[in-house]
Amino acid sequence: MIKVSAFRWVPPFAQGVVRDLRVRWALEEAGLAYEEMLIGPEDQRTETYRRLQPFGQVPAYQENGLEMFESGAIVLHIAERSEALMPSEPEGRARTTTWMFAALNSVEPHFQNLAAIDLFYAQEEWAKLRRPGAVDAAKARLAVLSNWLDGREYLEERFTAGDLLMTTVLRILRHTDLVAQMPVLETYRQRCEARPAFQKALAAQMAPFAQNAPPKQ
Ligand SMILES: N[C@@H](CCC(=O)N[C@@H](CS)C(=O)NCC(=O)O)C(=O)O
Repeated sequence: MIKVSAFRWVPPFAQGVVRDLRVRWALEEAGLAYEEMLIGPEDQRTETYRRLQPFGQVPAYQENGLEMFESGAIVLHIAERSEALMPSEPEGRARTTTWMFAALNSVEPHFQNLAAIDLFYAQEEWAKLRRPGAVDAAKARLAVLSNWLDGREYLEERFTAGDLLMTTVLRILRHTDLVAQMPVLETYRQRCEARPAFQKALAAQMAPFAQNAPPKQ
């Protein structure tokens, strides 16, 4: 049975964007059953967990003796076996991996940078100075994506793992209205998130957070 590590609980700002969501979503699209391995801060530094995920993060992935980390690599591994996530012909496969890398390499760092400024450092003087530049960088990437997606339903002719990753990357900006300001992107995000596999994956990530919420002070 496939196992995916996930946090038992995270604060509300992170709920629904923790990166195991990508793996859960890919597994749902592929129709592969899995078990979650819930961890907490106390597990992240243990030798046992670091053997699975050297940085102590989630997700880690186990399948019949195979151990993997990095959500992008895991989604690629799943997509390679599933027509639902990646076409079978070589050009379609190459275009899918192109968009997967674009999501993680050309887009995500800009959005993550803005999210870190807003969610972790908002009160710091340097963050206040840096924020306008970070917003501009995020908007520039959004503009390119919006242009590409104008008149298309997905990044390529059909839904692929590229759309799966890009949607989770767009979600990183959910604390802002930057995506909502761009109707093409907002509609694209909603189209991808309406997929039953996404809804199942999101519900599965959220369920333990409700069960393990710390008592209110
Ligand atoms: N590049 C990694 C990033 C993983 C990552 O940032 N995981 C976060 C949750 S979304 C985490 O475990 N954070 C806790 C920590 O870094 O201690 C991947 O995509 O798998």
